[in-house]
Amino acid sequence: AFVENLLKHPTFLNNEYTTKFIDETPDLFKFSKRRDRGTKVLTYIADITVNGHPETAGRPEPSADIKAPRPPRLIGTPPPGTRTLLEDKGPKAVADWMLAQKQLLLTDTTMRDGHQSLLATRMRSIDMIKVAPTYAANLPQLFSVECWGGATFDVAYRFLQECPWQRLRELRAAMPNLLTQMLLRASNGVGYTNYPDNVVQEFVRQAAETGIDVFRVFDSLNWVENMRVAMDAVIDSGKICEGTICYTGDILDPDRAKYDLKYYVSMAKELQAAGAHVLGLKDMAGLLKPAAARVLVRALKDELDIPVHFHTHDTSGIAGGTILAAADAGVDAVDAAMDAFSGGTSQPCLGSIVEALMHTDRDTGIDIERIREISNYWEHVRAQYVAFESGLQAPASEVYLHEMPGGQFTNLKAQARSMGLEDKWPEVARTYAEVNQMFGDIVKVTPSSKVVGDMALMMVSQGLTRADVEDPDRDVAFPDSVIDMMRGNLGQPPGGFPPAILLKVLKDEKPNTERPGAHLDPVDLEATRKELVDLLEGKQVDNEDLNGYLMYPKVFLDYMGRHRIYGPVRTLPTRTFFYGMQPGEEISAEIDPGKILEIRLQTVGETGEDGEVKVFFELNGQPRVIRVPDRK
Ligand code: BTN
Ligand code: 3PY
Ligand code: ZN
Repeated sequence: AFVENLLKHPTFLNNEYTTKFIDETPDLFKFSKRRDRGTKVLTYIADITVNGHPETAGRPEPSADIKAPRPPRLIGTPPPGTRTLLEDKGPKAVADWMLAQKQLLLTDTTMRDGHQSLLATRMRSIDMIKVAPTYAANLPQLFSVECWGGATFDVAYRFLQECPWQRLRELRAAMPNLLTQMLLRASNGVGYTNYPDNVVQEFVRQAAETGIDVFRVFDSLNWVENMRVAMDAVIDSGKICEGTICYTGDILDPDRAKYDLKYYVSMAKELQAAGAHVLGLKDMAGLLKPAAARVLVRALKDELDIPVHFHTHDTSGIAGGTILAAADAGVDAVDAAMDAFSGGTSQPCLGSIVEALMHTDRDTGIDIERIREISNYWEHVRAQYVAFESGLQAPASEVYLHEMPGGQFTNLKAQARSMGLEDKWPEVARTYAEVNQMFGDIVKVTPSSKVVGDMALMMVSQGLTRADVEDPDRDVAFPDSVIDMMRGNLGQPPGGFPPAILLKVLKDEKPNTERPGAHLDPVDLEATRKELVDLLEGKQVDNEDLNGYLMYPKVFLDYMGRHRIYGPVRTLPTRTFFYGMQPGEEISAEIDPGKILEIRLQTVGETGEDGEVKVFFELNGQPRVIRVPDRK
């Protein structure tokens, strides 16, 4: 009865229960702690079957007859790959090897930016881990597999009820010959705000230990000063530091002179001097046009001694052309997504790049048949996530107006919809561009892009124009994120923020123009671990959990609270996770290596007087009845 009470508890229903709630109701917890993991997983399935998953309610559903995705067969054992070189000879040797290659090197982004940009980051670990051995065996020519960081870290805890570290550990083990790659927001870690230096250092140390080889490090205002702590931590870990420029504006447009060729070349040199093994060129919105790419890549190649790795998004539909121009100009490596996860706000199509370069001097050497097989797997995976599709049907040249990053575009659109601003989207897009100018024309990428988005939505919903906001006689209630950025808590853009907007937002308050981390006290890691052990009632806290808590205290505790009730749900089939089961259906889930739950849903009973439903299962052949509240 305790668990049923817990499930009905209002704080729980709100998804707001945390260990505080648990501290106040210790009996519930002892009880849920004692339940075996099979019962916990059945409780999850019963709850979703009866009440639905909150995230898929009212969204399109996958068709009933789609089959569980099956990974393609392995063509042999994993041959040596780029990771082998890193392990044997270190990061500098990998960079030198890149420079010596004639073929265009490829990073596959499907497991990170691909689904972050197309499916709101909702891809579950199991769908990645199942195909990882195929990558290792069939695609050893890949430069790297981007599979971690960015938004995937908090979304795993927050929405997928799984541990991001375990994802990384298992991917690493399944692809021992390939470089794993992550996106790191420098001092913002994988979060939305600056963390104390020692938190960033500890996070990098752990990510390297658990399995990251290539760290793409960027700053959301392109402030190299604010990237050094993270870059140094990567270099100290012995892994590959990809110091990264975020591209904005248009180097060929004389009206956008702030971000001209000179600006990018000088930033690239700063990053090289700061110790970057590779220069990342991150075009998060897909603004770099083919002709500009030719000029920029050529200049970077001329001026630098380190390889250049280009990342873009296909929002405009023209990114494939930009990749080819960059390849022509001598770029060393580019990012692409497997066909089924490419195009639109995601990366350009990997298979088509391989085809386009075949029989040229930049021939990638990748077997296109292997790409097709893997993409076919991804197509089946994607079909399970229709609830998270954005509905973007066609390329959008509008991206050159608003300059929204691929990962933000569909998110902001959904946010606008939820605020009732759906038919005002063109106005949101235009306002986003105006806010950018009002803030002094800044780089827009997580988290600075979120600040611009917050401001634009606020203005459109309140019917405010830029002139209204700038009017010194008008009182404007700025979003917290805007105040925070103007205070200097995300660092400084080139040339600083315009004095007029600083004055308007901060009034008499003086902004901090130094590196934010310089003003943050180090966190006492062992004291924090103790605090977490107490919050979790004596549970052991390893370094991965500690790092999860340091990045996202509340998100992590909420995840742990749900984990106590639902147990290990990460290996449930994706359809079961989001939609529950049908009577008569059988599934299996390997909750530990070799420990398999065979689950059959018999029937769902009627809702009783007490508002509860009995759900009848067979678990490994034994009948089990689970009671869950009917919340419908
Ligand atoms: C989230 O959306 O916060 C994570 C999804 C898990 C929420 C669980 S699923 C079963 C139960 N029913 C709800 O409405 N919430 C919880
Ligand atoms: C992220 O920070 O998550 C991004 O993808 C930025 O482009
Ligand atoms: Zn991206």
